[in-house]
Amino acid sequence: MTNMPVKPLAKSQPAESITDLPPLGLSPKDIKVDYKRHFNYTLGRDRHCKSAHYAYTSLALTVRDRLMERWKNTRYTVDESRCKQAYYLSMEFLLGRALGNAMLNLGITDSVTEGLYDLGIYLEELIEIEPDAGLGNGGLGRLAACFLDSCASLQLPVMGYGLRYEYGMFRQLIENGFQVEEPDHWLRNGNAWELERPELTVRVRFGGRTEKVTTDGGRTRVRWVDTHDILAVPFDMPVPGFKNDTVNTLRLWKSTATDEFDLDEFNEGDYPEAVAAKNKAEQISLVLYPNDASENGKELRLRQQYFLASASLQDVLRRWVWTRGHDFSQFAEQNCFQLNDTHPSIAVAELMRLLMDEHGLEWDEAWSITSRTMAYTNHTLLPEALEKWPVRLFEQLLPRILEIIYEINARFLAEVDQRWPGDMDRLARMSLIEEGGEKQVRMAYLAIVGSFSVNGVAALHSKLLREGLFRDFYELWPHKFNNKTNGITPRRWLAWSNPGLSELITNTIGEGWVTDTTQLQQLAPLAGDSQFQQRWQKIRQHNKQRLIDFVAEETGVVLPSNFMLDVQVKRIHEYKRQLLNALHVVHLYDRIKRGDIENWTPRAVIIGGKAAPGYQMAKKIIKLINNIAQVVNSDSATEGLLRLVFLPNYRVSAMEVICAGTDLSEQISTAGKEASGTGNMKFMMNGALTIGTLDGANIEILEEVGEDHFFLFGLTAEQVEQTRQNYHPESFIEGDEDFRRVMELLKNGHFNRFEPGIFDDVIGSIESPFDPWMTAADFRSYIEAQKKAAAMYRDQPRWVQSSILNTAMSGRFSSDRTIAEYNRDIWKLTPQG
Ligand code: 26Q
Repeated sequence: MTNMPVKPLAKSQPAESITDLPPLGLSPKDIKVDYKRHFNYTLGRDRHCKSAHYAYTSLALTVRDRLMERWKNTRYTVDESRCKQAYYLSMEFLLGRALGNAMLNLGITDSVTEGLYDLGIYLEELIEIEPDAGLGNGGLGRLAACFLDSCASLQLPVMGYGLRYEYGMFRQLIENGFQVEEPDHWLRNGNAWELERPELTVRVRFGGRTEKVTTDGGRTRVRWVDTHDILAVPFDMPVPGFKNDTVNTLRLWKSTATDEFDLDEFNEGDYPEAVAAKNKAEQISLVLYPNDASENGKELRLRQQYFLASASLQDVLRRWVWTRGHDFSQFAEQNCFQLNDTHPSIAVAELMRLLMDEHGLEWDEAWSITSRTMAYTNHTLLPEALEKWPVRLFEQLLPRILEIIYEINARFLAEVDQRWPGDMDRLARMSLIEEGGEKQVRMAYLAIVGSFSVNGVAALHSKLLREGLFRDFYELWPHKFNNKTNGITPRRWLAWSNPGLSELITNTIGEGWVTDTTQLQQLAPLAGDSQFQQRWQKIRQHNKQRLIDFVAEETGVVLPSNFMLDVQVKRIHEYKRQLLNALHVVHLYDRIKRGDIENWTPRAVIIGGKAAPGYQMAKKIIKLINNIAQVVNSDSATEGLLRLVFLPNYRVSAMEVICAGTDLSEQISTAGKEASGTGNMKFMMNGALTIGTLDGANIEILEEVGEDHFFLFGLTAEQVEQTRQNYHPESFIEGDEDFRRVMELLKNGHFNRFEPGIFDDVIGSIESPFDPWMTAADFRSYIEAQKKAAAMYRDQPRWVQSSILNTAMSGRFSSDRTIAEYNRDIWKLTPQG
């Protein structure tokens, strides 16, 4: 069917198996020998080659070799056991760097360090050569990466499916305070971590039309014809578990043109058209979409989504037929697809199509399989962020899929009508098709109807989904709804990013915490121990210096080492309220200028994050932060007291340095808007204290660590909705002298002397009675919480005690716990030891 590029070899009976090899050694000497072999033979370099790139690649290949044998063995184990498998379908996998993680999980970091040292090479230098795999926007993409790590570490048979974007998340530069985007061509220098599998290419169809045909047996079938097909070529990435010899697979699809596609056009004598067609095919996996409302409804995005869903489902079904034949009666018992938000939710309709049109099943059987196989995770509470696609686009691009969605909807609405006879409002509310104006397909509803499980990502988020966004569906199917509070992998986010603290922890309570983070609780009794506090503080101070050096390299701003490091890093979005943070900095600046500096805690406020290229307000907020930084940092009055820096190009590898060196973690979203947050967990695990609202997973963090070790402020989600009814920001401003002065500085152009008016819209948003994020309402309580943080910081033993307790109580936020819950409640897989 597809053009398999691999022709089998004609072979006689072999005397010996080609795959029978002794395992590769892990000693420094073994590593050194292989490193040299790759440098000299695989890469063909000589002693004149001083390029760090080749040194990095030699090491990457050396480490990869050691994954390879474990990777194959994991595959054999799963194939042979015929166990149930799960598939994590996601448009994003924000992996970051692979080398350090692979070494850590193989347990060879020391061996490699030693082997390279003999060759006069520093491991830390090579680590820095690797570009981040930035195949994601933020939390949702990084969560997928943490989940893969936990699945492998728990030896669960889970495969990731995604897209192999040629261009990942854009690189952010700051020019004159403005964000400038640069393309991220991360594959330019090759990618040692991927394995192309052309023999597993599949065909994905677009366009065309459908026709009804009657088969010999007299049954009606639908054929999807005159399609324009595109090939999906898989590239596999190894996902090593922590010291357990398991290596799972992340399969990323690259789009390419079919040969006959070229040929059709070519035969008509139009060579340039043929090449252009090839281009269009290759566009599909070209670039990651930024998380941006202005990108909604773009045809290419829908093509990407269908391409991922179709290629991945075909891949799974092909393996099923290879190993089990055409009997699908056990398919739902043996397979589960976890949908990472609605982005891959078209898989519901695509699985129906494949089962019916390609494998001959009837509707009822196909539906029974599909709706027992799909599970959907929601990641947002913002109604405007719920995905919808114009029906018109479906008609053009995926006519067969639209027919199936209509049929799903008809049967679903009949069920709703059974339960609530004659309730027309409810039917209109719940329909998969939104009427009125341009007809649209509601993807979240398709995902809910087609899934046996629907989950939110923190307790509050799941509750608000049940009560708000998905209320009607909860009433109909309460049993589908559940919560899975997010988590982060302690391997990357403590063991790797914070070797100093990791060593202290391991020396104190043993190594078990790396795979069982509840053991971190054993640190709690030491929180008040002054000797332990001193050791803790010394390591944290060292980590702070690493962060200070990093900030100096990236921005040129040198922060004094006695400053409190107060950090907010995350995507720039109004609901996350970087603006509130900026208001606090202006307030501190104002205090300094007024001479109100008694008992001052010197602090550096570090803000980092990318704004979606089309999100004008977010970009304006970046500019404002940079302008405030310029004024604050160049005023001699702030010397030794206050600094503000905007840290450009926030990314996974930056967070590895940032989370270890941060004192105060800013988690200040408007309550009820941040589904979970995961950066909050990384900071906590590394011993930062949180200043935050009762939002997302902050609530659960507060529950674990207790009010004495968390700076809580702001309205609750409920109060936010109450206050919204009649919200008057000017009363908060006018009634608060500090706030009034801050607004005055902003309005009189203190931070935009030569750029008149540029911040008018930002300032206007704070003063608007319709400000959805209600920044003004939380100003005072935020300032008070910051004061408490500053006061506690001056009492270092007290602060360090809280720091230790934060790490000690962070165990719940391991993605191992999250994945164990997904497995217990949804996937029900057997670990493959
Ligand atoms: C939408 C339309 C067109 C193109 C792209 C998109 C798009 C892309 C990415 C929409 C959303 C995203 C990503 C969302 C995201 O990262 N959400 C975060 O998920 C985390 C993991 O669950 C949560 O912790 C965060 O609270 C949530 O904001």
